[in-house]
Amino acid sequence: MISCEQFFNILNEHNLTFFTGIPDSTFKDLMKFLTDNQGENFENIIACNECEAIAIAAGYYLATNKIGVVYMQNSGFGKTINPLTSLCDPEIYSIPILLMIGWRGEPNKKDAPQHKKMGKITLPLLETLQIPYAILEPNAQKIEKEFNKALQYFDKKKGPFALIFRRNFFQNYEMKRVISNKYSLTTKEVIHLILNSLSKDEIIISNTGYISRLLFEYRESNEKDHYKSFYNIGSMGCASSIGLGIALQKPQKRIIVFDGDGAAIMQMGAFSTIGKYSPTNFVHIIIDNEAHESTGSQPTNSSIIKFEDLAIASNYRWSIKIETKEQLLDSLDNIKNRDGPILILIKTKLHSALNLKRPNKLPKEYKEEFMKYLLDLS
Ligand SMILES: Cc1ncc(C[n+]2csc(CCOP(=O)(O)OP(=O)(O)O)c2C)c(N)n1
Repeated sequence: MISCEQFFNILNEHNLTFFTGIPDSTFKDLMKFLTDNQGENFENIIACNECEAIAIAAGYYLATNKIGVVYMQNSGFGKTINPLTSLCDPEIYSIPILLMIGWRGEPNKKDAPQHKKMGKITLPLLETLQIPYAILEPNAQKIEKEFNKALQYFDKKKGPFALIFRRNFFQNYEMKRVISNKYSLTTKEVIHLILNSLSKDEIIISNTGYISRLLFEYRESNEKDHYKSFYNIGSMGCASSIGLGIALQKPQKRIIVFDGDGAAIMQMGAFSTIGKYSPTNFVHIIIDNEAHESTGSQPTNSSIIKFEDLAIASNYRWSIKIETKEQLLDSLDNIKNRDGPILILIKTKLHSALNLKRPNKLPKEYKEEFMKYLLDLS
């Protein structure tokens, strides 16, 4: 392993001082280091999705003739294919960018099932895209060598170059400042309060990361009625669209989406489709801790967004912002007789829930049970 500071210094020495991306737990400690040292001769923009991050780094290059660094999980690498091929590629605008890709689902290593496919195809995909890459080892001299290769490539070809990071690359970094917000409800409490006050009959689509894991734990320790949930453990940002697709086909059933703020921001355009098609049975709940808590609590843009206004502007029928348990219970009572689309924005505190269980069957098995339940509904 290498210290975040040592790695950062290598970047700095090569004049790589502009960072943008979406967090991955592979970069959790590096992100903590960047947050602690923000303002010290470098910039770090946490983007709304990886596609945007590539475009921001391209804009940075156009304005400065300097190379931007874009960090991402390999799941998000999938989102970058369009700007990499149609914007940055040496055959198109030829824009050099240093990609830092966290390699989840590396073949023959234990990881969550949603990473399996992308883990297998990450390197072949880079090869197909004709993006040169190096799998980095956490050793300063070797890193230096790979950096030099990347810089030579930037000089010669002016296109993207990728560095691949295995898990446990960076040493643990203890933050000097504590990341927190002013809210008091926890995500776990919110999920329990909602499930305890519903009719037990609603279908729930849940966001990737801790939200699905907390919902899974709730169901596992109560009725074990997992078939009423679609645990969207991959495809970050897609829970509300999966919910829309179901809600339009099953108008007699209430569909509830448990979204995260990072995920809702990642696919913010979904608000407009939900508003346009306006299913009355659709309830969108955003559990908003103003952070990507599942990957180490890096801030999202949500502290400056009024999701409750965004929903109304997108043609939702009703929305409310919640900060306390009493407000939440009132609103759950209130929505019983209201038509959707409804947005409930619940502000929660950062409360890293450690050692959460994960859905323990194959995704396909949960899907089969979920579909059977949906298809059997009258
Ligand atoms: C496309 C994509 N990019 C990045 C990730 C890595 N990732 C997994 S969970 C997560 C954070 C989700 O944040 P939020 O939706 O706010 O939920 P929270 O973790 O705070 O519950 C991220 C960035 C991912 N799974 N997919």
